[in-house]
Amino acid sequence: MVWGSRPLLRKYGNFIDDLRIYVKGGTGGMGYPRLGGEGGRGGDVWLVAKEKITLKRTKDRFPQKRFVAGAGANSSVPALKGEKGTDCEVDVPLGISVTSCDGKQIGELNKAGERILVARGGIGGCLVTNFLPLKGQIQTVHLDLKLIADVGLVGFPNAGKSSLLSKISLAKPQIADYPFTTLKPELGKIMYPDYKQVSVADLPGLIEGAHANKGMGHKFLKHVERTKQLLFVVDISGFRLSSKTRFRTAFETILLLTQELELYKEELWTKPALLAVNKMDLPNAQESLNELTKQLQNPQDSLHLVEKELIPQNIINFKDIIPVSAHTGEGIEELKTCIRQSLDEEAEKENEEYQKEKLRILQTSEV
Ligand SMILES: Nc1nc2c(ncn2[C@@H]2O[C@H](COP(=O)(O)OP(=O)(O)OP(=O)(O)O)[C@@H](O)[C@H]2O)c(=O)[nH]1
Ligand SMILES: [Mg+2]
Repeated sequence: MVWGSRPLLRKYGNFIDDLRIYVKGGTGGMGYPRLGGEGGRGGDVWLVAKEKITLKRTKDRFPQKRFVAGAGANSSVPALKGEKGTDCEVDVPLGISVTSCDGKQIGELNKAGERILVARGGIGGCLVTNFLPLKGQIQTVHLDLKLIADVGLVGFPNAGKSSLLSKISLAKPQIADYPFTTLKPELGKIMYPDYKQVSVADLPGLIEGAHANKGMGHKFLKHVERTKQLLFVVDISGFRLSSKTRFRTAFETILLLTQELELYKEELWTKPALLAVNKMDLPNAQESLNELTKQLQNPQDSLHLVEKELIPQNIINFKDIIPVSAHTGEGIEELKTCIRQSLDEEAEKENEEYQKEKLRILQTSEV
């Protein structure tokens, strides 16, 4: 299908995944030279990770994006040691990495309750400062949100990523027959009968040249950096963005997706990956699937048939290939099972490695 008039000009949505804020530690309190009294220390500014918070909320509540901690109390006769200024706590969502304005990494906040000190308060006036207070630390910090999910959906626009998410989870993402329906990452949760929950991030579709900022997928690739696994979703009937672009087969879309991941960051394509081949209800889907399976099993036999520019440096070895139809429900249960199995297997592997490492440390410390 060719996509002529695309409502691409819709608003980008109200999702924010980065924010710059100004932080200032409180000034210290005045000392009391005559009595040797020390002023209180200025308050500190902390970033605190909280669940169910968005960067958008932080921005809306503090449009000035300035966070200043309280000043320390002056030393006085009734209180020679001045009290510390009040700390300022900035609530931020989980998955934030914090960098200074010159690009230095300050830290990461991935679990609820984790906190990072971003501006220390100045010390109060005392003997060494000649009883004069010091100013608090001032800086502009950059908050960069990367979603934390177990599985990240990767696919071309219109492959049916959102449709699949709505089938496997309780999420209700927007679904439509034009590309770039999904404009911002969305999280869904798959619930398993044993109450285990798996989070899945639905991302805007990638297109050829995404790494060079084509389309909007690239901006969102950072969100798959922290997912444990990838779920590629391809349309078995292939993809064509517009009458001006080439038609790509399902196999070609997989090559292109791999290439986009490689070009964005090497590590991305090495994540464990599953492949959901969607729209199996379409006519001739079975023949196309047979062909695709052959191509994926022996990619070297098929690569000479595709344009050179499409060939990635590495061919992803999918842990499972699951034919599905978000429309008829075919393969949906199997897909859920495969996602679960794959995550459990990787967790098991990690655990084994952790145990081995622990044993190794024990053995070397005994020597
Ligand atoms: N025939 C058929 N159509 C499907 C199937 N799954 C999704 N579609 C249709 O494909 C179109 C795109 O579906 P979406 O779920 O919005 O696709 P997406 O990958 O999220 O697209 P973007 O958000 O634009 O990247 C919609 O018209 C869906 O109804 C399927 O299994 N079979
Ligand atoms: Mg979508």
